[in-house]
Amino acid sequence: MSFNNKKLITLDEFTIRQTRQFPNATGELSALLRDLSLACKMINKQVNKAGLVDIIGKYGATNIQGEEQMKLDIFSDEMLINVLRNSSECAGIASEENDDFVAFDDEYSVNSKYVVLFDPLDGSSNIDVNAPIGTIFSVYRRVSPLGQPCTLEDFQQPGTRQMAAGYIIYGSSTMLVYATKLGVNGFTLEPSIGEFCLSHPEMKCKENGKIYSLNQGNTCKLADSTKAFLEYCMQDDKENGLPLSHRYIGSMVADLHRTLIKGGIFMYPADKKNRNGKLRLMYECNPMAFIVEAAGGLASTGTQRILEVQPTELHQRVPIYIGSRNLVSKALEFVSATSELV
Ligand code: AHM
Ligand code: MG
Repeated sequence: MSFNNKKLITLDEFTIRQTRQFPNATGELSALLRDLSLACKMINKQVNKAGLVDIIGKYGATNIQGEEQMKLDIFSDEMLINVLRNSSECAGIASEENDDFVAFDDEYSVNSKYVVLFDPLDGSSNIDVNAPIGTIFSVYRRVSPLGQPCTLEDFQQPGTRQMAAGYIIYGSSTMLVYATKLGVNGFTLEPSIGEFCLSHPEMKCKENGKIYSLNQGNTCKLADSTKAFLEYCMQDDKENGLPLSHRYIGSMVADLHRTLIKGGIFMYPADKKNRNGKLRLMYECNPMAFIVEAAGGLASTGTQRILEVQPTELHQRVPIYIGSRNLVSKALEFVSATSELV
């Protein structure tokens, strides 16, 4: 397809080309990504209407036709579940919005190889202020036998076993970034044709960065070792590229997208109140760690590589330090003694 004489590579075309590199590949993962992107285009459409609350009524309220307006995070969750239920490539899902996983039990789904975990609308508290929000997803190959509904152990696999992970950012433009072991690529939604087109090929996370990102209002609750790292970031030391700038949107997808593109470190550390931090291992930290590592960066809990954490519950939380390799390594020099936390 060409547009203004420039060759456009759509997400579909790109994944099909990638699949051709593997003679035994079946194209099932490409089909799954297409289904995920379809759900996210529908979510994008609803998210774009969020500013029209005075005209169409606030989400969660009843609109002028007497219909209930579904809250955007619930809408996004249902949209992803419905699309993936109808996909012949997905055996089941687990979502940040639901207590338990859902095993699809129709004849196609029980024979599907993959399960998908997702945070349907991350950073949803930012909807009211028109700041970027996103969807995060993670794909695993199931370990239970085909022909039967998938089981909990298909979902509770360490992040190293992800086959693909990605996010969609609903921002000034809508972008889908996804990673496989082959690398990380970014696609921007071209609204006039409704297709995600390759815009950021082979994304790499810079080794160094000039930005640190966390909710600095939590500083009083942090361990002394984490506070010492923040002091380091704020030092007046030009020769070593310090002080760093501070940026925090409060929407993990947006903060991580900036970190991936510009370099830097994003953190949600453990603190006195939240001893495991705030962010969820399966829906937020693992997929982001997979993407950032595939782009050359690092992701750690402070004491362990995120991707090697053995999950014990679907909704478990972990502290996270993620981003540019050298900055994360520097943070770990300070914070690895988490035992002295609080
Ligand atoms: P959510 O999944 O309920 O939206 O919460 C996760 C969000 C992340 O996007 C963001 O990094 C973090 O919560 C912000 O938390 P805080 O407001 O404590 O800084
Ligand atoms: Mg979230």
